[in-house]
Amino acid sequence: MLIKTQRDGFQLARADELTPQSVYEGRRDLLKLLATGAAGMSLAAWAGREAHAQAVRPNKLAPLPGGRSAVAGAVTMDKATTYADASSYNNFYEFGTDKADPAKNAHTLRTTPWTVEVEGLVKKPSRFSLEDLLRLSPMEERIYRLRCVEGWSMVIPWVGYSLNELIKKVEPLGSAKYVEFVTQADPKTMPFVGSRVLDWPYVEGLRMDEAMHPLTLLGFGMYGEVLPNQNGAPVRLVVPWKYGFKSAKTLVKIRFTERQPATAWNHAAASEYGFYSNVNPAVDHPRWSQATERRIGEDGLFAKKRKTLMFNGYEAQVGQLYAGMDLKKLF
Ligand SMILES: Nc1nc2c(c(=O)[nH]1)N[C@H]1C(S)=C(S)[C@@H](COP(=O)(O)O)O[C@H]1N2
Ligand SMILES: [Mo]
Repeated sequence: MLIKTQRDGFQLARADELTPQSVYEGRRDLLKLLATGAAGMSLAAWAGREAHAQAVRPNKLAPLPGGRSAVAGAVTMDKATTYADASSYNNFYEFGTDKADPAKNAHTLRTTPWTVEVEGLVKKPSRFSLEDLLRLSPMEERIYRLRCVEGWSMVIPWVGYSLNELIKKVEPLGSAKYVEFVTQADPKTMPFVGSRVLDWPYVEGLRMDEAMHPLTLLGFGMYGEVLPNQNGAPVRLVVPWKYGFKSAKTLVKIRFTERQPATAWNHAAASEYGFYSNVNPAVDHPRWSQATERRIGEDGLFAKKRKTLMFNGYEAQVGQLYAGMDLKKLF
């Protein structure tokens, strides 16, 4: 099966594969109005943002305000991955399956206007424009490890707020047990939508308590700026204790359901990508070990791999969500 060979192992991007950020002019003023939010932010946090500014940044994106988060576990002390690596080594199959494809191709994505529909088992079904979402709750900076199921990891300073801020606004019914996340699937602007590698749209899901957990982030930016297209602009999910594919990019719909949603990866290969997909060094992928990982930009191809941590190191914060569950069965 196509996916299987493509997802085997991993490859580190070579320096000559790194494409300069040269395609964002059209988005520069997208969220200009937002910069006004900076007033609520401490000077120290603002200055701290600059520490993330990395070497090669030909075209900066619009800044996003965001003080350091006070949510427990939200700011790892691990060294942040460079912006160059985080924005050029991506998984975003709508723009191709090669790690370098999204940075090359995602300039065609149109992010204005943008709306996110919230529907299903809620008292207040709603349509939020991106501007509504940006103003819904104060932005915070969260420095999260992100562990890809393929065996590599990064550390990325995201900007956004807890998804539960949005969930509280729409007032889920008692019958809502799961949340389904539907992402953009526009073949005109996303060249690989329609390819047979996955069913489109890319759909993900969380159990209600996972979606409500304060670490589950609705992300709008990274490194103090709005998201570059290849990282899931204009709005995405970031769930730091789960394999990266749970963190769906380019969200357009959030649906509250009674039944566990069918997700794109479960559908493509149910035996390989479970619904929970909690990072777990003790549960191997059917075709490779999950016990170790390579930190992009730090661990060279011949370096000893680092140990993968249970729940990606967020066990203290999320372990209790899974008390009593057989995580080998419910992988
Ligand atoms: N819509 C969509 N979201 C997606 C993906 C995708 O192909 N399409 N890939 C996932 C995978 S496998 C990973 S590892 C992360 C990568 O996020 P990053 O490129 O911002 O590091 O995005 C996830 N979200
Ligand atoms: Mo991934």
